[in-house]
Amino acid sequence: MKIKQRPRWFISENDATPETVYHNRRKLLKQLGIAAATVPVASMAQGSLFNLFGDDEPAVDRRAALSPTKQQGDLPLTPEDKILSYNNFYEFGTDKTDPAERAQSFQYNPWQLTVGGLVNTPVTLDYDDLLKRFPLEERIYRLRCVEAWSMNIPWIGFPLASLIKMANPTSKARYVAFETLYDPEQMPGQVSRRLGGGIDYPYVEGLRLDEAMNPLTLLSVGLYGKTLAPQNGAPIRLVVPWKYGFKSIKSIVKITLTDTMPPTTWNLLAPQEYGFYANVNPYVDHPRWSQASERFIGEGSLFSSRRQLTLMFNGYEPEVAAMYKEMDLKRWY
Ligand SMILES: Nc1nc2c(c(=O)[nH]1)N[C@H]1C(S)=C(S)[C@@H](COP(=O)(O)O)O[C@H]1N2
Ligand SMILES: [Mo]
Repeated sequence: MKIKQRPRWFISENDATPETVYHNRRKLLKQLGIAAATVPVASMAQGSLFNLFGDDEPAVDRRAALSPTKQQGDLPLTPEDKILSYNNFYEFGTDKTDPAERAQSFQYNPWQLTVGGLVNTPVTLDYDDLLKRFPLEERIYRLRCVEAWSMNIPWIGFPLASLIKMANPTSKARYVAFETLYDPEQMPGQVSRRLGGGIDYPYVEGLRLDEAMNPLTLLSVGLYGKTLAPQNGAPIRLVVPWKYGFKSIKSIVKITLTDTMPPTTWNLLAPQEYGFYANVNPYVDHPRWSQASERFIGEGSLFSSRRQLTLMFNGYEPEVAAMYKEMDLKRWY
């Protein structure tokens, strides 16, 4: 299925950052017959396909090809090498280059993701389920870090709402808590407080139930047509495009429906700087820097990147503003 009309979450931009690698791969996938819309996921033996893509591919990965069901147009994209090499994943160190360097041998198969708490039907999914259970979609989302940089990435995944519905929440459920894998043998930042940025692991995050059920909220299993690389949160991570990047928790093992607001890692670490909501808001500055604008990471050197104004709710205001209409967003930052 091809979407001709731009969905509302589509943000138009003027600067062109054509990602030729991506579109070439698209063509190739099509020629190989993998992009068939009727097949939710082409499950490939790892490593079988991307060798065919030639020199354009980064040397890094064991990622397998995914075949999303929807494809969206022409938002300027952040090149694939940037989303693979400029990351925040403190379990592997606090420098932007640490995750790509230290996470390459991260083992995420086998994997188990559980959904429990205030649900009628607890769910456990293993690695293959994560890739095959739900029809996958591709969505180009802007991800904006609280550190005031942003990227536009073609994510592949499925709405978190589909998984929550499968677990059949009880009427008492009000919030959704998320937890990243705790595995100090694999994650050096969980051993050394210095390396791990002083965080008490496991990394935890949370959403209100209505935020979790919002159709924009994606559980992602891939990007740029392939399964996630370890540094991006393999095998499954959240993408909540109207919130600061830290809400998009990586390498999730546990989802719990609760009746109370769950603790969140950055709020625990520095409550005066990071609230539970963390909605992107150019009018509420971080106590130590402005949130009015951001560096868009596109083609070229990271530090020559263009500054652009930050949009309310990261540009997703029409879809999400109604959820907060009674709230003082300066207080509930
Ligand atoms: N488990 C875990 N998830 C995490 C983080 C982290 O340190 N640990 N960093 C967050 C932050 S601050 C950002 S900006 C995004 C970055 O995602 P990316 O590296 O795929 O762009 O991941 C978020 N998810
Ligand atoms: Mo971030």
